[in-house]
Amino acid sequence: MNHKLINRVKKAFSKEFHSNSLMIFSPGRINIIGEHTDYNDGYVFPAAVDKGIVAAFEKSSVTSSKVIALDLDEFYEFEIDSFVPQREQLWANYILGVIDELSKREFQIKNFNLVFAGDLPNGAGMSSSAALENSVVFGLNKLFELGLSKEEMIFISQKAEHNYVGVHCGIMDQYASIFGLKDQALHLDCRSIKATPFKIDLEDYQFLLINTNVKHILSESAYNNRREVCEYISSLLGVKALRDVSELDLITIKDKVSDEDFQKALFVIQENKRTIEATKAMSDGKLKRLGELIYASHHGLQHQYQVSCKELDFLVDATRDKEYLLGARMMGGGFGGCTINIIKTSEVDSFNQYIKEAYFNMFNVQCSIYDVTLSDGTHQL
Ligand code: GAF
Repeated sequence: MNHKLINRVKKAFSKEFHSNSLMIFSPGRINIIGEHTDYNDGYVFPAAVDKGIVAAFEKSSVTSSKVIALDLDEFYEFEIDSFVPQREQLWANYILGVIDELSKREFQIKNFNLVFAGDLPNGAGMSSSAALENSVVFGLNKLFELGLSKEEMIFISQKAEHNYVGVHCGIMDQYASIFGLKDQALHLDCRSIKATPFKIDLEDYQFLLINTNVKHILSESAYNNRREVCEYISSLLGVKALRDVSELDLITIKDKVSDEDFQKALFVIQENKRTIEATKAMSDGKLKRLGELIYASHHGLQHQYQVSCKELDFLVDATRDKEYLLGARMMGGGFGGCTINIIKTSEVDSFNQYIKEAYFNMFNVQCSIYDVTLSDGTHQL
């Protein structure tokens, strides 16, 4: 837990409002494997981490609400029953979107004050958006005693992202952020929304994230486009989602779709299988196999699904000849953000030095490296 961050939010809140606030922590996530499978009703294998959003709330004593984004040094004021999506302060849409979803469901929300800040790097593919949305729905649920279940909350957060932010995301990020468990990853079935927790024991290995520190433009429209392709192919096959088909089923419509779209659907079917196999490898302690599946996932994301970029590919390729690295792949939606690596703990320091230099020499940009600790989901502090 980042106590500095908590104190910073507390202090800012009491400076602006009152000292008695409701404090919420909502984490970001990693995803071991199972990328772009969630909106295909498939399987994912994420875990909440110890980095996220700290948010402080109180009911407002005036007829307006004020939200302060501490890291941006910006604020936004509005009235609870009259606001519209923002074009300038885009961050406000994550909050307004949640309120909008709550009012669509006829929950009675009054004006409130909120201060938030975080320690998740923006655009790193670690789900700062879901962490923020969840902190808001979780905080408002407590503040106004709405009686929402965690499952209801994640769907509200997801819809906020669809309708106010415009990204037609799946449910993985919101689920992992709210339901995360310390030292465990969640094998989530995105159709039944039921997860099996897996204790993560990487022996003398560990996860390491490397942030490219780039985010290529149009990543959001490319994300929505991938989802549309999957839905189109499902409709051609007469199924609800790609989760329902095998590679053999897909071949039956090969001549009706472009080769590019065929490869995208094939990726989803194969990634789903890899995710199931990965959980088995994890519970059998077959870390080498887990690493192979992670490399295969990247290969598919790069060549079939086409959501990688040169910076991510470089970081993955740079690990291939290192016998102390079991696997590496891009993580999250793609087009930038982080790679996730399984690396021998004793080699972390020397690898960090090597990769920082190699990446800088190649792109003239610094990469950032993070250790992660698997942690509990959204909770009151
Ligand atoms: C983003 C989305 F928000 C998730 O729902 C998921 O689709 C992921 O990209 C790709 O696996 O994080």
